[in-house]
Amino acid sequence: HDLMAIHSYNSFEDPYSLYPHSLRNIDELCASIVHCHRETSQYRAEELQALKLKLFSREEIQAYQSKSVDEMWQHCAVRLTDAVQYVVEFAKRIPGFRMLNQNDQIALLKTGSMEVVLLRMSRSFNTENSTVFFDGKFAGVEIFKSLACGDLIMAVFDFAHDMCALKLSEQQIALFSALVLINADRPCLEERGKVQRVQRSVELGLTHILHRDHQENLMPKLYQRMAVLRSLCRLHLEKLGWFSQRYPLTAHSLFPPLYKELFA
Ligand code: CLR
Repeated sequence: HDLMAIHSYNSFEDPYSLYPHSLRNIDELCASIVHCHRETSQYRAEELQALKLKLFSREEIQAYQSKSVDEMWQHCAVRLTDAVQYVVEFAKRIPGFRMLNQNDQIALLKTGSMEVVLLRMSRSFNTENSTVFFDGKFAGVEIFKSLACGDLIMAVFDFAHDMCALKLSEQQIALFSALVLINADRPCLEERGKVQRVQRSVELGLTHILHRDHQENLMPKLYQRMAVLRSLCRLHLEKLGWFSQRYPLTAHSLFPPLYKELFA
């Protein structure tokens, strides 16, 4: 049970994990969430900025395009799962998330982790040439051709493009990610009231930093984007269903356990 393993993971000394269990101080909550985001962001913003010129060559692109459908799916599922692990780690460190019971944590991750990965994609996206950081270099939509789900890829790239247009700061992305995860409307929650209280405090935190940044006008746009994220993840699950039907063996034995546990 991979997800359980991640649950008990609490390795290194982190002053913020010793946070009090009350969420009275919104400033502290924001600082804590920003800290968690920074520590689990997989790639730093400056690091990505510096790599923007690294593009795949014609030959490399052709190599990806000549992979078989199941080979490319497996490859992407592994990359995606890596990214999901960082999001799980992010969630685990948010004080409000840690207060929830384990079943509710898993329920929130099942629906929210992919949404946060796609949200995080905008950090790894170069709008100038519509490329995303994938496998060590920046890649355009064409690299994903052999997945045979062009509509999903186009929608995901469009979303990244639209997110970039909002020019969110790392702090805003951190709070928005936390809000996407801690959502009392998700199915199968046991202690919905408790999730709702945590959600409200994160909402308060996001409102607080948007106010501080004089960008209150972003709030309705962010709620709009949350709806788009939901539809993208529905499409991802649809495609996965299609793939598993066609390639049951790959989906069953070659996909990472965490990917199966969260999405299958
Ligand atoms: C998200 C932000 C992470 C780094 C990262 C790693 C893998 C990327 C992912 C980002 C964005 C979405 C992505 C994924 C690999 C494949 C996937 C490009 C940039 C696309 C959408 C294909 C999905 C295929 C599934 C249907 C298997 O820090």
